[in-house]
Amino acid sequence: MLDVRINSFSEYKKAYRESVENPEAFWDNIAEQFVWRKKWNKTLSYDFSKPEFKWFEGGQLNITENVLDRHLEKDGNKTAIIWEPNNPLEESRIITYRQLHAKVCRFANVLKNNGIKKGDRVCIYMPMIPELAIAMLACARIGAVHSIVFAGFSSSAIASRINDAQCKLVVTANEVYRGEKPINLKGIVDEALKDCPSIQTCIVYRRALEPTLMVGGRDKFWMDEMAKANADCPAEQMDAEDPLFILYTSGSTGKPKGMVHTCGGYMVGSAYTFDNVFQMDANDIYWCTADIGWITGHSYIIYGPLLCGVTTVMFEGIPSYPDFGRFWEIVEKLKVTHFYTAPTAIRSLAKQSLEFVEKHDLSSLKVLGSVGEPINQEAWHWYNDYIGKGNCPIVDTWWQTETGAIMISPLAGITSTRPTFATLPLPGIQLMLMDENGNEIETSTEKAEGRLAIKFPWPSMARTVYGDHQRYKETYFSTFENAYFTGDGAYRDAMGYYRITGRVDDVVIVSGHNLGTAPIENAINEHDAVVESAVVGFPHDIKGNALYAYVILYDEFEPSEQLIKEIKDEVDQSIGAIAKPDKIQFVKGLPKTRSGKIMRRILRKIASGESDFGDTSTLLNPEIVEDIKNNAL
Ligand code: 7RM
Repeated sequence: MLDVRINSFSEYKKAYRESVENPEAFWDNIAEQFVWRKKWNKTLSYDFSKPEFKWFEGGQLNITENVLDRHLEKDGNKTAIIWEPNNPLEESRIITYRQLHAKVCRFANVLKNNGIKKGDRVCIYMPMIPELAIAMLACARIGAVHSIVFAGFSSSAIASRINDAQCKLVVTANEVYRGEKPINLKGIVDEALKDCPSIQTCIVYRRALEPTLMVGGRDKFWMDEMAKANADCPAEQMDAEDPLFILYTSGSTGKPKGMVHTCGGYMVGSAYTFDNVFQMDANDIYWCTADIGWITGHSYIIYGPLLCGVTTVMFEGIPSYPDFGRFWEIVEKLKVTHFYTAPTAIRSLAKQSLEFVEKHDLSSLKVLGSVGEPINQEAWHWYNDYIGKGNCPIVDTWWQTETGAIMISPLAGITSTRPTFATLPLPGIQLMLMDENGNEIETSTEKAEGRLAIKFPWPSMARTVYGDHQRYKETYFSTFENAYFTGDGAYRDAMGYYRITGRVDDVVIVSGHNLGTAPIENAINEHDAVVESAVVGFPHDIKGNALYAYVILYDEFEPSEQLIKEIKDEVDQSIGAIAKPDKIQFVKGLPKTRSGKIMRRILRKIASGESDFGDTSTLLNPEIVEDIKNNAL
């Protein structure tokens, strides 16, 4: 835990004011909380036009000395990671800070023994097991750049990411179970490596006893390599601005962008936000259900919590196995105090019988979190009433892969929460709402809606798109002058509270009118029969584009002409006739990413009658795509 925690609303306001008046002093004070080998000589230099941002220049550090070494003296025997397996009959694992330190050092030597040096890129394609955390921290220990690829992605997705970053080594596991489904990770990697000439070594952790095909000269078992490696590994001294990791984020079009995060700024940002948003006590137990293959897992399963010296839970399984009570069973078993998940998980659990919740003792819970997409009223109240029993503040945290850390969120128990609002920016974060002409909507005492931008740099911001700085510039810094554009729309109330309304790049031009799909979906969702919807455009002879709505109904409702009419009326009333969808298809589900984001790219293709959907392996529910396509209008 840091010594600069905000403890009251007046401290929040004071910190916010100071962060705007003198950002450098504000961040200096936070950065001083960490162990640096050498102090920085310039806090910030930046140029939005290049764009270039440098934080803590001249500072030298190794993030693993902050994640591990600094805790050893006082908290060496404290639990760093509690690992909960997919199969509840298997034993959990408890790893102390000292044990984690030892394993990270040893695996860092494994990497060195296999020719990995500072600056080299290492791909990690692993299930949610402690060895994933060990591998990523081992990279950081020796200054290698980790590029974690979510272990649900296909071989072609791995290959393109490995090739983009020219990784030299890949770490994987042989076989893993997700629910009842076995997944042969090593087989998927083998397929990928047929097209990856830069890879020299593949290290395989034996998660299952299954025989594993090994390629001579290239493939090595984790255990054998660990047995050969030295136990001591001094941390490599890194520049604050040296890259720490690359994480790919899929854009709405084109190939994924490798967002590059740095050692110094990311460390300061992930720890500062974790500490203030979650407000943990030393003996609390924190559980974030994300996968480490996603930025939430990087910042809020590993780096943030471990930098703050708390206990973090890592869960290998899925919410529905062996039944829909699994999350609540784990909360009870581990006495979880802080629970952080995504609205999509909340909604899917809220659909199940309440018995799954009620048979577990959730009284350990103190704080609940939400991330990944806007949380709707129903889901918010279900979470608040049945999981938090009305006693746990819900921190609705808005941020992005690109921001590295939480930007807008309540501070648990310190600032107010409000259903569906991410509320206030963290101190250090200067937001702007922009109108259609690209001007800032400055009136802070009136309600406003616009595109969300950030007008001042912050330490954990991504510094570039790996190998494509031009794309970094175009995507984030070309929409508005001297500001970072988030791609999201937001509403701000008269008190300055923000609610994120959704991506603004999901716009369709219908008969020359710019229509955002998010408000249309909101209107459709107002109908009592509707669980969720997604709206996309498709080519239309007269209008240029027309709207196509995919709608999920509650079980008690049957699709009918009457319903279609009522749904169109909802849109007509809330937005206008121009926004009424031409086509409404009732579906059983929507194609989603693991973090709950609707893959509109696929829905757009279905609506335009195309059938090449590209790689659907990154989806949570790839099977739904065929189903929607077969019933397309
Ligand atoms: C952390 C993460 C980023 C996009 C972002 C938003 C949406 C995330 C919230 C949210 C409303 C939230 N990184 N988003 N959190 N929308 N309320 N609390 O999700 O790079 O994968 O996605 O996710 O659209 O731009 S991400």
